[in-house]
Amino acid sequence: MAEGELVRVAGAHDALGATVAQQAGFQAVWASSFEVSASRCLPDASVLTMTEYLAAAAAMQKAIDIPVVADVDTGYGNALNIAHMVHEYEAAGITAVCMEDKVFPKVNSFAAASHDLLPTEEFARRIRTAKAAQRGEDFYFIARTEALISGLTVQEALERCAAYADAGADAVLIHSKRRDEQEIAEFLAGWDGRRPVVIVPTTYPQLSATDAHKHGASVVIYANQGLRATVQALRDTFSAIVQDGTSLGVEDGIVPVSDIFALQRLDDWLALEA
Ligand code: SPV
Ligand code: MG
Repeated sequence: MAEGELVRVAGAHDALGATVAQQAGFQAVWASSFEVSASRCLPDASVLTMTEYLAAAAAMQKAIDIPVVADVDTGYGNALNIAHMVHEYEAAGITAVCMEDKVFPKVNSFAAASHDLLPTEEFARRIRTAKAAQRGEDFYFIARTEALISGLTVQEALERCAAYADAGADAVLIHSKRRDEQEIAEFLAGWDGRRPVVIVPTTYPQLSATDAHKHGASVVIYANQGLRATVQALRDTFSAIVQDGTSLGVEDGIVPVSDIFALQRLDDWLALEA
């Protein structure tokens, strides 16, 4: 980002997905609350606890050499919880956290539910708390506004993000659930560039990373495509095995066991014994 390059980030929920994302060429991994909760068939609704999300993010960060950007929802409570969250994530070696301006408990941005926001000044106070809690230089805090998700205007989203940047956020994330990229483009055109902008083009996949960068985005997160691909692959494979009465028909479409050994770095582990 410092060199003005676009950073592409893939969502994951475990070390395996994070490793595959790194191998595919992503520059960072998003420890998605949607994915982590879905991996346990639970809703992305502040049901899991901070320690559970942290364990998932830490397992990913431990397995890969690129940064993990941990989705920490609303920060798991009030200012005390947020300070504790920063201490714990930083101590676990997580590179970055992203906290959103919704009220706890939150629900996933695409859920047909109300998305109530904290007052701007209250969230700004929480950002100041988070940045004051950070011990090292390198821990990175992304402030996410759900203004557009909750039905506010682009202007209100811009004002919120400006306040969050002034409170010390290292970057801002603007989320949208529209099927076109219009309000994201409008946001980027109106942003004064005082901090990098992160976007999540889940509902507007037609916006390419290159075009997003031209509009002014610094980071693009592909938040859940890996999870959705996994479910599709599991469904196809399992149903074929059940229908065919053999796994022969799926063998050509699945990786060999040796690929899994490589992901487990089995040779490195066996070398320890030698
Ligand atoms: C996530 O991946 O958990 C996110 C992005 O926060 S979204 O699901 O679009 O809210
Ligand atoms: Mg999330």
